Amino acid sequence: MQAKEAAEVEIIRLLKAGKDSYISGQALSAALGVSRTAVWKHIEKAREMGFSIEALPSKGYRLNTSADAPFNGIEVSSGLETGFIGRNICFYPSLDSTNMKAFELGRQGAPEGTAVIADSQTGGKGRLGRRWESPAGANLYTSIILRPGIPPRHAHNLTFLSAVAVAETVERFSPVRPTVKWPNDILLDGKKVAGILMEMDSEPDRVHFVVAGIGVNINIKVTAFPDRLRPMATSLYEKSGKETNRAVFTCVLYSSLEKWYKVYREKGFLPLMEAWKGFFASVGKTVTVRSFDSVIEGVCLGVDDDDGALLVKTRAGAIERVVSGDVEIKRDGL
Ligand code: BT5
Repeated sequence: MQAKEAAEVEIIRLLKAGKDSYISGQALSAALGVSRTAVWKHIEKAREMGFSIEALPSKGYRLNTSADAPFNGIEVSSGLETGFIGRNICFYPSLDSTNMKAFELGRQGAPEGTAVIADSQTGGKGRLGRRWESPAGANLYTSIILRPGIPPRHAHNLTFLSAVAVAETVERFSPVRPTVKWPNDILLDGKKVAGILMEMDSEPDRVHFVVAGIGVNINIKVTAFPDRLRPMATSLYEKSGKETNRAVFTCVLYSSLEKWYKVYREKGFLPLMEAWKGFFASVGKTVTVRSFDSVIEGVCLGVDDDDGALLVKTRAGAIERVVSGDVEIKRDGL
């Protein structure tokens, strides 16, 4: 969170912790180390940001939790339980692309864990120049800056890391267990609920930073998507029939990312791969993999534990290792 809003974050955090009870202006001013007038100004600012805060002269302030919480940086920051991911949040009502903004911030030296969030994107990016539909008011579009200090050839590991964190988080909020489509689509009943775009800034032997861009369809109704997307996209709302609080989802996602990032740094890639395989449901299925210069069809044998390459056995009996491309899952067996 930008430092200038730190007081609002703290006030919302304290009011949330107080559940539905009132907290006196005096208690807030003591907790924040500012005057009661300053508290009142921060309360006004929080109201302007969409928080419903009731005030009673004799009792103090209370957050009306039955009112719709706004989705903004203060709401996300006040629910965070992480050490560094999301501790510096840059929230925008609209951006061209959160990945582009995170890249810009990364180049300016933004600290590891800096997270960009937008309520909507006008130029949301998929892989290979494709577009990510990013309407306002419904979904999560976020990009996180990581500085793992690894060689570029290992940067792909972070794709699997992000996929595990997204799948694990989606699982918490969905009645249907998610699966991953190699390497990083998250599916519910075979339809895409989330996508991940990793981009990096590096020199030949060292990654300066990686941007993990994550888009999750949370409260959108599939009818709001363009026609061609409707058969292949879904959302948490479509599966659960109820709205999910986007800020709560974001906080759980950041916690999961941080947990797996620590596992990666302390124990390496293998534990990530194991977790990723727990969501992978393509083994034994016939797949077609299209990359920029080839099309491979065969039975999916699994993934290489060392680098996550997809292993495909072709009709001719050769085992192909695929390191990049788009997978289409056909049917069981060849
Ligand atoms: C991805 O690309 O799946 C990566 C998407 C990453 C989006 C996030 S949002 C935050 C951050 N900022 C950005 O600018 N991007 C990242 P790919 O595997 O290439 O899939 C793109 C394809 O998915 C499109 O060609 C469509 O067919 C489909 N698609 C587009 N929007 C979708 C949506 N909202 N839900 C499901 N599928 C979608």
